[in-house]
Amino acid sequence: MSVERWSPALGAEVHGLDAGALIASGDADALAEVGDWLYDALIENQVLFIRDQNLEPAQHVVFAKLFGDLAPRHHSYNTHQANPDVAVLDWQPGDRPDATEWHSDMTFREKPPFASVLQAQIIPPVGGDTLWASMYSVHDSLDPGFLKDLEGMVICHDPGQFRNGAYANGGNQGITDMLVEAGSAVWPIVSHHPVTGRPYINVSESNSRWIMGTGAAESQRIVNYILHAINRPDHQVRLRWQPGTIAIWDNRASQHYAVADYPDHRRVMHRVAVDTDRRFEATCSH
Ligand SMILES: O=C(O)CCC(=O)C(=O)O
Repeated sequence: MSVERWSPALGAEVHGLDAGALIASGDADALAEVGDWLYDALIENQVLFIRDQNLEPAQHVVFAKLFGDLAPRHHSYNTHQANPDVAVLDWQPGDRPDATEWHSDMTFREKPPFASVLQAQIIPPVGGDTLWASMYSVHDSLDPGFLKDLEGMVICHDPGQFRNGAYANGGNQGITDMLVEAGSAVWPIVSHHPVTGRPYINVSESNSRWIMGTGAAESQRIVNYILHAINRPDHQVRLRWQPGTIAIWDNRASQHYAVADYPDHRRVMHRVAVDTDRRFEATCSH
């Protein structure tokens, strides 16, 4: 296997892997070895792309478990009828996809998932790309004086536009119930990746609502300044999907944005979220 870096900021394509064949072979040692190799590549590149995988739901789950234990069920997405660990993101013509904002997954939880493994099922003839941004790169681009101002600041993340679905399904009570179930969590704006130790900016368009101890205007101004940086292509990589393409991302210092430029088409993705970074947790317990 080899990796081909796609952008200086982050992202690499993995060549020479047929995950379905490997899983079908039942060779547990070979699978574990591939898991270790992919993990190192993921830490290095933040997001990996693998073409032509076409994993069945059960294989998708086995593949995702190479990285750690699976995350609890998502509070909003439907799950696959053949396997409840696979979330199905099915956007029909005319729908308003909800991932068209920069975000890391579920940062409103006290323990957001470590990684996600997303596989394209149905892709529009053109469009429906996904972008990732390196929040290390965003951090390193900020003015040292501004970074000093950010030191010690913490920001509250909440479920953002998941309110839309909750309201559509249950009105005011629907939003209240969803907010209670999903929760909210406060993070340092300058966080540190637990494995690499590198600083990154932990502020997202979708979920970062309020810098604690400030007022609305001050909080929003600082958040807007950071969002402007995330929007710069210098920090990004863009994937044009094909059915069967897999993307694996380290959710801790990257964000992603699914472009909703396919109003007349259907787009279906299967996603398995990985809760714990097993290799990192093992180093902590020693
Ligand atoms: O559909 C996509 O490309 C990305 C979906 C997404 O944002 C997610 O799985 O968290």
